[in-house]
Amino acid sequence: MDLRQGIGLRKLGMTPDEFQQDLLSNLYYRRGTTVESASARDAYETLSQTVRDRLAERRARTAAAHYASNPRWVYYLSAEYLLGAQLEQNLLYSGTGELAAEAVKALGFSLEDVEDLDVEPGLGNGGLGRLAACLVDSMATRDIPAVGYGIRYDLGIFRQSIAEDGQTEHPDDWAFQGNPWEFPAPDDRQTVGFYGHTEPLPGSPARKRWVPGEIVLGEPSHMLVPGFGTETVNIIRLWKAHASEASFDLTSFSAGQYAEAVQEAVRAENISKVLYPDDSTELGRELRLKQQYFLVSCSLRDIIRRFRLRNEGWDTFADKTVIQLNDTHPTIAIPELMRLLVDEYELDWDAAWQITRKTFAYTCHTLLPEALETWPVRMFEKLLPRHLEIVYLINMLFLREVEARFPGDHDRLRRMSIIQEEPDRRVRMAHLAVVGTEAVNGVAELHSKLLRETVLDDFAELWPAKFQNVTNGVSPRRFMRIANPRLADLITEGLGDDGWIRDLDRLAELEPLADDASFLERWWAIKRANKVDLAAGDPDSLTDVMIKRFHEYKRQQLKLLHVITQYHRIREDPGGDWVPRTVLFAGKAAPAYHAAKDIIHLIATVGARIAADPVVSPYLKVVFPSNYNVSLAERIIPAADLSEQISLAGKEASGTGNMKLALNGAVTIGTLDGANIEIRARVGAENFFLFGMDAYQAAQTRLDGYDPRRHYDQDAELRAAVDALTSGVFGDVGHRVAGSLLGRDEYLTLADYRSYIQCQDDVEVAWRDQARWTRMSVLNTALSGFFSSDRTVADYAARIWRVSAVPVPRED
Ligand code: 26W
Repeated sequence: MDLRQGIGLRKLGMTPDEFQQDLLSNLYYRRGTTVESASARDAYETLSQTVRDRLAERRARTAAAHYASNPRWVYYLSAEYLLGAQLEQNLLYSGTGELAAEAVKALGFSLEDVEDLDVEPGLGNGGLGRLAACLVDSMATRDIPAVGYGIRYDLGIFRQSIAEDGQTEHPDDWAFQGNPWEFPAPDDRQTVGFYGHTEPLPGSPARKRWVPGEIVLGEPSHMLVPGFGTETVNIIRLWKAHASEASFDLTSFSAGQYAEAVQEAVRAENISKVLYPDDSTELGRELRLKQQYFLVSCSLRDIIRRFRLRNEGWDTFADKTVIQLNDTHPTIAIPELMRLLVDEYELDWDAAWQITRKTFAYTCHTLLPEALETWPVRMFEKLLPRHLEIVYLINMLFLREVEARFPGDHDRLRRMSIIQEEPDRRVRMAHLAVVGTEAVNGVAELHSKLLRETVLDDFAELWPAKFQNVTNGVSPRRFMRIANPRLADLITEGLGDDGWIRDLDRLAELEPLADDASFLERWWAIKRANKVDLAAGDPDSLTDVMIKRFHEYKRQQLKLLHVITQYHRIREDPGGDWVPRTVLFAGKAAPAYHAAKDIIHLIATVGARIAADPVVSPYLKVVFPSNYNVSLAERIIPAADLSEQISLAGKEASGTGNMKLALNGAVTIGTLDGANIEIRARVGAENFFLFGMDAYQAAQTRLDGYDPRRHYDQDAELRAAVDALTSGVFGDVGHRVAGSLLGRDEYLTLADYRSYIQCQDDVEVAWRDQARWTRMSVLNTALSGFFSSDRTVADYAARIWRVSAVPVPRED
């Protein structure tokens, strides 16, 4: 058999018999157990293997098609991936859902029992990591040859428990019982250096030899990323740190010093031990920098290895390769590629720089100054001495370019330099990322505009064409079809087929149905059934959800002030005609972010107080399910009536939960921030509850010398809400939160309070008219098709990556 002629594989059977046969053979031969003694875990492992094999067969055909066409590849470099649970997705994408249900039934289990054992790999913090997962899904769905690179953290984002005293963190040993979805690939391991010194090399003065002081191995494993409704199966490749043999100290061991013997090995393996749980705050820890370089070094060598399978020399490298940097976390890839090309492959500097600049593109995900990464020069130099030299050289040549354009403008040079001098010397990763890439994009229209006008204004002036926008999107598979099967079925019925799952603009065809009374009835009934399933509160109440990381800029505290205001109103008029509401918060706070943890604590305390109040509790309930993650989001989103997107305008880069909620028929109450603006433009102003200042008004308010006390003094209801916090019933935490609101109120919460409360009153008016509300809900779904990550990926492919699809032939 000539394997090069095809993949030489028999296509795995898709009849119930064949599927069951394969499941049994996996049970016997791979799991080593029997039908009689099979546990739920045996069923889970065996089913996962059987499903995985079907995708692996498609993977083999994908690899063959990619190899044959030698295409331009997209490499997505991301320190985080929040993939969500794998089994249900893989059942859907391999078309084996029904076969699986039958087969596990024969073993005595239900598919739900088995799915409960599927653990989600929480290899990310929030929006940035989940976006990476949606984009790789859509790249496969669009048949784009792509590999996602990341780190296989042993411990993912902490598990959160919530009690009346707030959040407690627990380690997330997600792969404790194994992970059936990954393929270890030890043959592709890489060697990564750290520390040490550099030595001059004869020949070109640009070249140096780096002699590292520590060597760590990177071992890859990959997970399959199938496309939906297509044959393509791409991969993400995750690196795990492994100590080299030499780091085990046999001499110490022989002397009985066991801890010392493994000390160096433990240090090496710590690199991929734990995900940093910080979202939007920079922590200048050396281990984090080590993680970043570890990811970059392993991935670049793997990319070059793959390039060389089909290509020679370097002339075509940048034509065959585009590397997308997911925020600045992997930006050391720029000096690392320079180092490989100049020091190891002996290209001259200018040729190497041309290749490097053409290869990379950078996506920025924030505007918060504290989230813009910088590294102390001293730490950078100690860990990566050669890379610092290269960064200096890049910077020198770059500043020469700036000087040529703006002669004598020293202030501009100081502002744009990759090296910050005052108050201390630091490497500015965002500047390095802009200088070393061909394209820079923000993640929503407003965000991209503010990047050009504020943080990166000097760069946008120098290179206007480099700056683009690519508005984020979300996977309609995971967040509609899988999360909300009832709604998906109704949509499929309404549209006549399920093609919308790959072509989300087709949701617009639902628009006429927004005036069809019987369709509206069914839509409402589905929302209600989803609320019953979620079991968070009365399914007939307005389910008001705020689900996202806890951060002061996102303003969960504003939502809390609304809850307290509502509490006061009900207390004052217990017989009033109140709209019953269930307010659902979910989300994690960074463990060291005390102000955010205080807000969680306070929400839990206020919630308990309301629950204990017989007058108010029939109308108002606060729930805080713990451990918000992708799986929990999939349960909450389909049940949401109202989507809270209330960040201070100009702070939320995009948001993606806002899109998931709108697509599931939640109506948004929000500010003109991030992608909210684009959601409102599409679903229509009359189907969106807008309040608050816009980004320019917010900036102006700050410039004018913002005084939160003024709002407190002038607004009796606001005063009552803040005073409740300091009344004593909420303890120290109430005082701290009130103190922060009346002190600096960094995110202008009090300035937007009245507008928010009025807007919530409008929400209630709309809610009382069930037909009107349901119509708004349908139109939110119908008009949000733009927010599919398939569209996002098409945008990247056309305007940034300039790649085309490589279809994988079907096996018949
Ligand atoms: C250095 C510490 C650090 C860690 C994470 C800094 C910055 C980050 C991320 C950029 C934070 C993040 O997840 N940003 C979110 O990215 C989403 C996807 O683009 C956007 O939808 C969110 O608005 C943005 O907050």
